[in-house]
Amino acid sequence: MIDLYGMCSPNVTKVTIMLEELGLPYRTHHVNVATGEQFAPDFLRLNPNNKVPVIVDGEGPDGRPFTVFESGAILLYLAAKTGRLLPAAPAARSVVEQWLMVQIASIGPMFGQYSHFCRFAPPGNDYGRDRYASETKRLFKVLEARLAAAPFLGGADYSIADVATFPWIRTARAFFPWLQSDDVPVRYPALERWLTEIGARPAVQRSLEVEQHFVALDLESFGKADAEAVDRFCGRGRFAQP
Ligand SMILES: N[C@@H](CCC(=O)N[C@@H](CS)C(=O)NCC(=O)O)C(=O)O
Repeated sequence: MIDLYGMCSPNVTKVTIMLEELGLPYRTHHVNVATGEQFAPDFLRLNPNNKVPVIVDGEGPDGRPFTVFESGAILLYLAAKTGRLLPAAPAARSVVEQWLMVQIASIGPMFGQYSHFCRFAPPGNDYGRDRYASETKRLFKVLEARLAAAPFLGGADYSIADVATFPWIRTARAFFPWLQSDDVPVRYPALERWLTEIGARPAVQRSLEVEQHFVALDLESFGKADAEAVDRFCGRGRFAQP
Protein backbone atom coordinates (compact mmCIF):
# COMPACT_ATOMS: atom_id res chain seq x y z
CA MET A 1 0.00 0.00 0.00
CA ILE A 2 1.18 3.52 -0.83
CA ASP A 3 0.23 6.48 1.37
CA LEU A 4 -0.10 9.74 -0.56
CA TYR A 5 -0.01 13.07 1.28
CA GLY A 6 -1.56 15.87 -0.75
CA MET A 7 -4.03 18.61 -1.49
CA CYS A 8 -5.59 19.93 -4.72
CA SER A 9 -2.50 20.75 -6.76
CA PRO A 10 -1.14 19.84 -10.21
CA ASN A 11 1.91 18.41 -8.44
CA VAL A 12 -0.33 16.01 -6.50
CA THR A 13 -2.52 15.16 -9.50
CA LYS A 14 0.63 14.05 -11.36
CA VAL A 15 1.09 11.42 -8.69
CA THR A 16 -2.52 10.22 -8.60
CA ILE A 17 -2.47 9.89 -12.41
CA MET A 18 0.69 7.79 -12.14
CA LEU A 19 -0.72 5.60 -9.35
CA GLU A 20 -3.96 5.09 -11.29
CA GLU A 21 -2.09 4.31 -14.52
CA LEU A 22 0.02 1.72 -12.72
CA GLY A 23 -2.91 0.25 -10.79
CA LEU A 24 -0.98 0.48 -7.52
CA PRO A 25 -3.11 0.47 -4.36
CA TYR A 26 -2.94 3.76 -2.45
CA ARG A 27 -4.76 5.82 0.13
CA THR A 28 -4.81 9.60 0.39
CA HIS A 29 -4.13 11.87 3.37
CA HIS A 30 -5.15 15.51 3.09
CA VAL A 31 -2.51 17.97 4.30
CA ASN A 32 -4.25 21.10 5.53
CA VAL A 33 -1.87 23.84 4.37
CA ALA A 34 -4.35 26.49 5.57
CA THR A 35 -3.62 25.51 9.17
CA GLY A 36 0.09 24.97 8.45
CA GLU A 37 0.13 21.16 8.70
CA GLN A 38 3.01 21.13 6.19
CA PHE A 39 5.20 22.65 8.94
CA ALA A 40 4.25 20.08 11.61
CA PRO A 41 7.24 18.03 12.86
CA ASP A 42 5.60 14.76 11.75
CA PHE A 43 5.16 16.09 8.20
CA LEU A 44 8.66 17.63 8.09
CA ARG A 45 10.04 14.18 8.88
CA LEU A 46 8.45 13.07 5.58
CA ASN A 47 9.46 16.16 3.61
CA PRO A 48 11.90 18.67 5.13
CA ASN A 49 10.92 21.02 2.27
CA ASN A 50 7.36 21.33 3.76
CA LYS A 51 5.49 20.61 0.53
CA VAL A 52 3.09 18.08 -0.92
CA PRO A 53 3.06 15.61 -2.58
CA VAL A 54 4.84 12.95 -0.55
CA ILE A 55 4.41 9.19 -0.81
CA VAL A 56 5.31 6.48 1.65
CA ASP A 57 5.62 3.16 -0.15
CA GLY A 58 4.84 0.41 2.38
CA GLU A 59 6.78 -2.02 0.20
CA GLY A 60 9.92 -0.02 -0.61
CA PRO A 61 13.00 -1.26 -2.47
CA ASP A 62 14.26 -3.41 0.40
CA GLY A 63 10.77 -4.48 1.48
CA ARG A 64 10.54 -1.76 4.13
CA PRO A 65 8.55 1.52 4.00
CA PHE A 66 10.25 4.13 1.81
CA THR A 67 9.41 7.84 1.62
CA VAL A 68 9.69 9.95 -1.54
CA PHE A 69 9.05 13.72 -1.84
CA GLU A 70 9.18 16.00 -4.92
CA SER A 71 6.62 15.05 -7.55
CA GLY A 72 9.20 14.46 -10.32
CA ALA A 73 11.21 12.17 -8.04
CA ILE A 74 7.99 10.31 -7.17
CA LEU A 75 7.23 9.71 -10.87
CA LEU A 76 10.77 8.44 -11.47
CA TYR A 77 10.58 6.21 -8.37
CA LEU A 78 7.26 4.67 -9.43
CA ALA A 79 8.48 4.21 -13.03
CA ALA A 80 11.57 2.40 -11.71
CA LYS A 81 9.47 0.31 -9.32
CA THR A 82 7.18 -0.94 -12.07
CA GLY A 83 9.25 -0.61 -15.25
CA ARG A 84 6.44 1.40 -16.85
CA LEU A 85 5.98 4.83 -18.51
CA LEU A 86 9.75 5.39 -18.83
CA PRO A 87 11.54 3.61 -21.70
CA ALA A 88 14.50 1.36 -20.89
CA ALA A 89 16.51 2.20 -24.05
CA PRO A 90 18.99 5.01 -23.23
CA ALA A 91 18.08 7.44 -26.03
CA ALA A 92 14.31 7.08 -25.65
CA ARG A 93 14.66 7.30 -21.89
CA SER A 94 16.74 10.50 -22.15
CA VAL A 95 14.13 12.18 -24.38
CA VAL A 96 11.41 11.44 -21.80
CA GLU A 97 13.67 12.69 -19.00
CA GLN A 98 14.42 15.90 -20.91
CA TRP A 99 10.71 16.74 -21.22
CA LEU A 100 10.13 15.69 -17.63
CA MET A 101 12.85 18.18 -16.60
CA VAL A 102 11.19 20.92 -18.67
CA GLN A 103 8.09 20.40 -16.54
CA ILE A 104 10.00 20.25 -13.25
CA ALA A 105 12.42 23.11 -13.91
CA SER A 106 10.33 25.49 -16.03
CA ILE A 107 6.62 24.73 -16.29
CA GLY A 108 6.02 24.04 -12.59
CA PRO A 109 7.93 27.01 -11.15
CA MET A 110 6.87 29.54 -13.81
CA PHE A 111 3.22 28.49 -13.90
CA GLY A 112 3.19 28.35 -10.10
CA GLN A 113 4.58 31.89 -9.72
CA TYR A 114 2.22 33.25 -12.38
CA SER A 115 -0.72 31.65 -10.53
CA HIS A 116 0.51 33.24 -7.31
CA PHE A 117 0.64 36.72 -8.88
CA CYS A 118 -2.81 36.23 -10.47
CA ARG A 119 -4.56 34.78 -7.41
CA PHE A 120 -2.78 35.89 -4.23
CA ALA A 121 -0.67 38.99 -4.89
CA PRO A 122 -2.03 42.43 -3.96
CA PRO A 123 -2.77 44.87 -6.81
CA GLY A 124 0.24 46.28 -8.61
CA ASN A 125 3.31 44.14 -9.27
CA ASP A 126 2.90 44.75 -12.99
CA TYR A 127 6.50 43.87 -13.81
CA GLY A 128 6.24 40.45 -12.07
CA ARG A 129 2.82 39.70 -13.54
CA ASP A 130 3.96 40.61 -17.07
CA ARG A 131 7.18 38.66 -16.74
CA TYR A 132 5.41 35.46 -15.70
CA ALA A 133 2.66 35.93 -18.31
CA SER A 134 5.35 36.22 -21.00
CA GLU A 135 7.29 33.21 -19.73
CA THR A 136 4.15 31.02 -19.54
CA LYS A 137 3.21 32.06 -23.10
CA ARG A 138 6.72 31.11 -24.25
CA LEU A 139 6.38 27.68 -22.63
CA PHE A 140 2.98 27.12 -24.28
CA LYS A 141 4.64 27.78 -27.65
CA VAL A 142 7.46 25.34 -26.87
CA LEU A 143 4.95 22.61 -25.98
CA GLU A 144 2.78 23.37 -29.00
CA ALA A 145 5.79 22.96 -31.33
CA ARG A 146 6.81 19.71 -29.64
CA LEU A 147 3.32 18.21 -29.81
CA ALA A 148 2.92 19.28 -33.44
CA ALA A 149 6.01 17.15 -34.16
CA ALA A 150 5.30 14.13 -31.93
CA PRO A 151 2.17 12.48 -30.50
CA PHE A 152 3.49 12.71 -26.94
CA LEU A 153 6.15 14.79 -25.21
CA GLY A 154 8.58 11.86 -25.05
CA GLY A 155 7.90 10.85 -28.67
CA ALA A 156 5.68 8.03 -29.90
CA ASP A 157 4.51 6.80 -26.50
CA TYR A 158 2.71 8.17 -23.47
CA SER A 159 5.21 8.56 -20.59
CA ILE A 160 5.89 10.22 -17.26
CA ALA A 161 6.69 13.43 -19.19
CA ASP A 162 3.00 13.61 -20.21
CA VAL A 163 1.82 12.56 -16.74
CA ALA A 164 3.86 15.42 -15.23
CA THR A 165 2.77 18.10 -17.69
CA PHE A 166 -0.93 17.35 -18.23
CA PRO A 167 -2.23 18.66 -14.86
CA TRP A 168 -0.31 21.94 -15.28
CA ILE A 169 -1.73 22.63 -18.75
CA ARG A 170 -5.20 21.82 -17.50
CA THR A 171 -4.79 24.18 -14.56
CA ALA A 172 -3.39 26.93 -16.78
CA ARG A 173 -6.39 26.59 -19.12
CA ALA A 174 -8.68 27.05 -16.12
CA PHE A 175 -6.93 29.99 -14.42
CA PHE A 176 -4.50 31.97 -16.57
CA PRO A 177 -6.11 35.26 -17.67
CA TRP A 178 -4.40 35.18 -21.09
CA LEU A 179 -5.91 31.72 -21.81
CA GLN A 180 -9.53 32.75 -21.16
CA SER A 181 -10.69 33.29 -24.74
CA ASP A 182 -12.61 31.14 -27.21
CA ASP A 183 -9.77 30.97 -29.75
CA VAL A 184 -7.40 29.07 -27.43
CA PRO A 185 -7.98 25.67 -29.16
CA VAL A 186 -7.21 27.29 -32.53
CA ARG A 187 -4.04 28.93 -31.23
CA TYR A 188 -2.75 25.66 -29.70
CA PRO A 189 -4.25 22.83 -31.79
CA ALA A 190 -1.59 20.23 -30.99
CA LEU A 191 -1.78 20.94 -27.25
CA GLU A 192 -5.57 20.69 -27.41
CA ARG A 193 -5.36 17.32 -29.20
CA TRP A 194 -2.95 16.03 -26.55
CA LEU A 195 -5.01 17.45 -23.66
CA THR A 196 -8.20 15.81 -24.97
CA GLU A 197 -6.51 12.47 -25.60
CA ILE A 198 -4.89 12.27 -22.17
CA GLY A 199 -7.99 13.63 -20.42
CA ALA A 200 -10.00 10.72 -21.86
CA ARG A 201 -7.77 8.04 -20.35
CA PRO A 202 -9.69 6.11 -17.65
CA ALA A 203 -6.80 6.40 -15.19
CA VAL A 204 -6.73 10.16 -15.67
CA GLN A 205 -10.50 10.37 -15.18
CA ARG A 206 -10.18 8.46 -11.91
CA SER A 207 -7.37 10.72 -10.74
CA LEU A 208 -9.48 13.81 -11.47
CA GLU A 209 -12.11 12.37 -9.10
CA VAL A 210 -9.44 12.17 -6.40
CA GLU A 211 -8.54 15.78 -7.22
CA GLN A 212 -12.18 16.76 -6.61
CA HIS A 213 -12.00 15.08 -3.22
CA PHE A 214 -8.96 17.26 -2.39
CA VAL A 215 -10.75 20.35 -3.80
CA ALA A 216 -13.61 19.83 -1.34
CA LEU A 217 -11.22 19.46 1.59
CA ASP A 218 -9.18 22.52 0.54
CA LEU A 219 -12.30 24.65 0.12
CA GLU A 220 -13.43 23.67 3.59
CA SER A 221 -10.05 24.46 5.18
CA PHE A 222 -9.42 27.69 3.25
CA GLY A 223 -13.04 28.72 3.98
CA LYS A 224 -12.04 28.87 7.64
CA ALA A 225 -8.66 30.50 6.98
CA ASP A 226 -8.01 34.03 8.25
CA ALA A 227 -5.59 36.57 6.74
CA GLU A 228 -2.78 35.24 8.90
CA ALA A 229 -3.28 31.68 7.61
CA VAL A 230 -3.11 32.93 4.02
CA ASP A 231 0.07 34.88 4.88
CA ARG A 232 1.61 31.68 6.29
CA PHE A 233 0.67 29.74 3.14
CA CYS A 234 2.18 32.50 0.95
CA GLY A 235 5.26 32.96 3.18
CA ARG A 236 4.69 36.71 3.53
CA GLY A 237 3.93 39.29 6.24
CA ARG A 238 5.25 38.02 9.55
CA PHE A 239 5.93 34.64 7.85
CA ALA A 240 8.43 36.16 5.37
CA GLN A 241 11.90 34.77 5.98
CA PRO A 242 14.16 37.28 7.79
N1 LIG B 1 8.75 21.01 -6.57
C1 LIG B 1 7.72 20.51 -5.71
C2 LIG B 1 6.67 21.59 -5.53
C3 LIG B 1 5.61 21.16 -4.55
C4 LIG B 1 4.72 22.33 -4.14
O1 LIG B 1 4.98 23.51 -4.49
N2 LIG B 1 3.67 22.01 -3.38
C5 LIG B 1 2.77 23.04 -2.91
C6 LIG B 1 1.38 22.74 -3.39
S1 LIG B 1 1.39 22.91 -5.17
C7 LIG B 1 2.79 23.04 -1.38
O2 LIG B 1 2.89 22.02 -0.76
N3 LIG B 1 2.69 24.24 -0.79
C8 LIG B 1 2.70 24.39 0.63
C9 LIG B 1 3.82 25.27 1.11
O3 LIG B 1 4.67 25.66 0.29
O4 LIG B 1 3.85 25.60 2.28
C10 LIG B 1 7.11 19.25 -6.32
O5 LIG B 1 7.07 19.17 -7.54
O6 LIG B 1 6.70 18.34 -5.57
